[in-house]
Amino acid sequence: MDPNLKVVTPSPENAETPLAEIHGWVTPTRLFFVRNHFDIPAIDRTGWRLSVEGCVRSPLELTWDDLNNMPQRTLLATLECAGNGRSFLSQRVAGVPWGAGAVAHGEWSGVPLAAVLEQAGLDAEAVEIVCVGADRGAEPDHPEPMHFARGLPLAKALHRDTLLVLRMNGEPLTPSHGAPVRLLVPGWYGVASVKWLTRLEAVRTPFRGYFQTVKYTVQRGRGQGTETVGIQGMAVKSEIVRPFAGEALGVGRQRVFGLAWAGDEAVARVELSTDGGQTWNEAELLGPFAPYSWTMWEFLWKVDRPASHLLLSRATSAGGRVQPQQHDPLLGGYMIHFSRAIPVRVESRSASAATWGDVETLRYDMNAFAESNARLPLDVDLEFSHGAGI
Ligand SMILES: Nc1nc2c(c(=O)[nH]1)N[C@H]1C(S)=C(S)[C@@H](COP(=O)(O)O)O[C@H]1N2
Ligand SMILES: [Mo]
Repeated sequence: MDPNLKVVTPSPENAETPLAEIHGWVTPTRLFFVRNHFDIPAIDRTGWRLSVEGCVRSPLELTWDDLNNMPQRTLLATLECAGNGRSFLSQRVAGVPWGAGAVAHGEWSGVPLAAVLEQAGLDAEAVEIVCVGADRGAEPDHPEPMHFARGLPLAKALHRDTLLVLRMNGEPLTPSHGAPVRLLVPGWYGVASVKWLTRLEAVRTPFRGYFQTVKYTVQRGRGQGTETVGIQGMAVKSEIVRPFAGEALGVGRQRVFGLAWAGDEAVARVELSTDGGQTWNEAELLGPFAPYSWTMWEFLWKVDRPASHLLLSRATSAGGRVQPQQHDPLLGGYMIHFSRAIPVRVESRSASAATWGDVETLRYDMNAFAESNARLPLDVDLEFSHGAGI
């Protein structure tokens, strides 16, 4: 496993993005969190085939070269595990005890799933595409070994941004991230983005797989009771990256830096509270912001005397969804997106002069990033709150 990642469970490999080391908009692959339910399957790219079957007119067997020779599409998207932040819940819940770092932002290139489905010719009765990974194993409550598999509803499967990914951050996929080919369902929690794809099956009835009916489900109010539903789109969320919880700061000018994301929407606004949520201040969005992508933000904070503070951030999406202040118990151990308090202590020593300097450095980096990526045939609309833009 990459030594830059924060290991949560060594086997199977589950490891977090070290958020404190995030300095740019796109997460380098070596810092990109890894979420595996089973051991990483050994796959030789030349022998690998993707079968497309089920209710289609012409079943297909595609090689990596077949996919590589089709028109490629590139987009940027944040991937977050639905269990991200689970260790911060006060209620005890089962599952991998993630801190804040089961999230990262990548550049993804590949073939729209729709293009392959069109080639196979979907029957009119198809309602879902079951996407099957090569990895396999048992779970405590499912002792019978099974493949990792998920049914993707047709509307999302046919969306032009749902990709069979061959490259991540401009390089062929690594084994940890699903080589040779994975799915990317941008805007949805990571579980939908099946790695190590081997089979796509068009089906007439919704798939009732373990990873969408037993795990990765939440409760939703219905009449007097509740119903169990599979997790799909990502909630609106923000994270304070610096300072970190428990950090001692000096009086003077401090910079609070963070990230925010909102599924298939762009982030419109981030607010910051330094008094545990009683009052809120507008944070500044930095660099590009776009649908599917996280946004970097900062708040320049003047602290005039020693005291303890609770920092909270609150994001609002372009469509007006607001990050909640409490975890909804109906969500159980998933979709943990409430504003989490970051306690910091301000001491009488003065803040180091470097703190404001960082701001300019970051802006410079964002502009350099935009320029260096102007070569990309990006299919998303980027907007810039600073700099020249693409
Ligand atoms: N085949 C397969 N695909 C998978 C998984 C898996 O265990 N097996 N984990 C899923 C989950 S829960 C997440 S959050 C993402 C994580 O993608 P990453 O490891 O590239 O960050 O992959 C998804 N795809
Ligand atoms: Mo996940």
